[in-house]
Amino acid sequence: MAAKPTRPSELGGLADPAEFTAPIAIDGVEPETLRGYLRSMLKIRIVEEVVGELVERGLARAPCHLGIGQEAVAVGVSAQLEATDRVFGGHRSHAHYLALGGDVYRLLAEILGKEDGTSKGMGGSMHLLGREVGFHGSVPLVGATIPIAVGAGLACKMDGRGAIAVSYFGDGAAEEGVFHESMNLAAVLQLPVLFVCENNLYSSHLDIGVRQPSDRVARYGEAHRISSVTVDGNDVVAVESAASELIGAARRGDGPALLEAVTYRHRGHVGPREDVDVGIRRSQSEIQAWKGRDPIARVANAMQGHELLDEPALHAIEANLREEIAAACQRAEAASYPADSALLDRVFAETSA
Ligand SMILES: Cc1ncc(C[n+]2csc(CCOP(=O)(O)OP(=O)(O)O)c2C)c(N)n1
Repeated sequence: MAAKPTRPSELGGLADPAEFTAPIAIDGVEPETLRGYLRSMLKIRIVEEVVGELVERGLARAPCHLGIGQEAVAVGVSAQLEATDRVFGGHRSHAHYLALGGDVYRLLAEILGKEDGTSKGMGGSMHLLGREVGFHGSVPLVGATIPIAVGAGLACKMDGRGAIAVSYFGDGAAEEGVFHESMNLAAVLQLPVLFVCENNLYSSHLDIGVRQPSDRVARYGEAHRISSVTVDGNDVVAVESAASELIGAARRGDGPALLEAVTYRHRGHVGPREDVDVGIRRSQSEIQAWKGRDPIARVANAMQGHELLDEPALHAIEANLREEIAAACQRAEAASYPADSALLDRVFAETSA
């Protein structure tokens, strides 16, 4: 087994789980906005815990990549998006769909392969779709939706209505050639595309330090002459404020931008386990240290510090969500599978001439 890399971090404290653990700065943010962030992040967390249980119970048979710990990125970015924007994800996209207002029942039904799922049960966890909320699709091929988002950005520009395209991807996808071609084209054509890299420091089981000469992905945006910002991806307010600036500029016609959000997933690459025993070991102590930078606890602690929330209120929000999500899950478990005869439907799309 290879050793952990010793190269110095160019992300500074953002890559050090012992730093940035204090409650986040919330001065000037409306209490209602903060409650919305907290509720949305908790919803995503609980849904993904439920997905993990469905895998353990043998009911979810599609591979499920959980992003527990990364909730602040999708919630912070989505706070600046409209349903007319066009958002694309990858293999770890439950949060991207839910943060836009995607339906919990339809997500769980999809993961269980049911007819009521977002892709009529044909795709599972990695093929989500929610055009009604602006989510135009996710696929598991790493990097595959990045150029599609650029095409959507071109459509947004030609439409001229101020909509933008968003492409979520991981630090591993930044090693794909298509990422660089996409950034190049978006920069040359000045397309309204926000590239959002969730740099969780791992690709499958490999630490970024052994895969890239620097752990800072924003440098690629700079190379393509794209406005690029690196933020604490476990601080929902910091993510939202960076997204606000970059998205505002893209809507005004200033071209593409890259937002690098440094974060960490508590679970392993795929499935509910923590992966402390594969590849370059993610040690139990590393995982515990990152849990100290939990995006949900940090916003809840900040709100408690400003007397905007107390323990009973927090428990009530959580209990309501658990009840709502458990009911959606029961309904999804009881829902019907698509008919066998539907297997080849939707393989080709009829287009109008
Ligand atoms: C083109 C391609 N190569 C390899 C894989 C196998 N694979 C699936 S996810 C993954 C890691 C991707 O890491 P990253 O982009 O950092 O996203 P993360 O899993 O950390 O969210 C790999 C290598 C794939 N699905 N597609």
